[in-house]
Amino acid sequence: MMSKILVIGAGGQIGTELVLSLRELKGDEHVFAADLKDDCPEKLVGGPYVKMDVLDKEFVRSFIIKNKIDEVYLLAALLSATAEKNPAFAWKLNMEGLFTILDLAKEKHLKKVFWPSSIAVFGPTTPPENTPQLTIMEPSTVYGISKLAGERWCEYYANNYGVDVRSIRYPGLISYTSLPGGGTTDYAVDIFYQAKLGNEFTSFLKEDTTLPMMYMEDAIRATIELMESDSDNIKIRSSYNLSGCSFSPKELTEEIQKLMPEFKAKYVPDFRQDIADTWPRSIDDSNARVDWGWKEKFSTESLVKVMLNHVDVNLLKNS
Ligand code: NAD
Ligand code: AKB
Repeated sequence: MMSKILVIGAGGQIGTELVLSLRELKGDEHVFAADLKDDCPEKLVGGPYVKMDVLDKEFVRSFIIKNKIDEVYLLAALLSATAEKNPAFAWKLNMEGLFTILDLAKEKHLKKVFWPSSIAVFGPTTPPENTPQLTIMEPSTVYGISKLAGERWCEYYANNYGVDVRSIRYPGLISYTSLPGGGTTDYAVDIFYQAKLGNEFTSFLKEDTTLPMMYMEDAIRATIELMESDSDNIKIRSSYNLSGCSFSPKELTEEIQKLMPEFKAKYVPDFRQDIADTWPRSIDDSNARVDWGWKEKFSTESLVKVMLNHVDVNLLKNS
């Protein structure tokens, strides 16, 4: 029988595309989308939707048990920039939902859990080039602290209770289907909208701040490949390093200018610069390559072409 899947935080940047891809693979009726809004986001109306606050533990538990859900993708979180503005709530949201889901898996109500981590687990003392899977991790943001704690708990539940939990340390994700939700890498999405609008772009990061990035199609494929892989292949139960490409605001600007020579950008760093300064510039993802066969498809050059072809400025105007 086909697994029943629940995606919590389905209306966000990753959730929108993940739900669409999972529905294509598993059938619309098998993939439930859940988010805070009363109404189903327009792009997800093709399948079941439920209004759900992941902090409402009793509702989440009864929904999952009553509907015999097999797998949960838990995406609801505050991202790095938003989290710095409300650290106490960020800690609450990013941790409590995870415990609710891990406990359901521990009690055997769930067969598999996906929970995303981030390059934010690394910090200013981490080697920034080709950052290894196992290295110094002293994150200095509340978001990074919550992701590192979450990773530790995932591994703990896997080792002590046999929970099948899988995770990826996503880099900054670039996509056009829905807008990003408050991260430090969001400039690398906004730049395409400003280019299409004919505006000069103001980057909130310095021109030479290189960060690990990935085109969304690669990230969704990685997520599904990880989740579909045989459990024996998953040697890391904290979270896998994953690499796509790396670029700075200036390099991204120059790549856009190859296709739109009139495009201009300026660099006016704000508080997000301090966050970016603590993150790696590139990631060593050899464990993901060996364990479950990961390989990226998109380079900076190819993601720029797709983004410029597909970005719809109406999405920005209607947000
Ligand atoms: P997003 O902000 O775009 O989406 C998060 C979604 O969660 C939103 O639709 C929001 O309404 C929903 N949500 C918030 N609070 C909720 C609650 N209490 N109950 C239910 N839903 C709630 O985020 P995203 O970019 O899609 O990220 C999803 C996950 O992936 C997060 O855990 C994030 O840390 C992680 N991640 C994202 C990136 C990236 O570049 N997008 C990179 C690394 C890790
Ligand atoms: C953010 O910038 O907060 C996210 C991430 C890399 O986790 N995009």
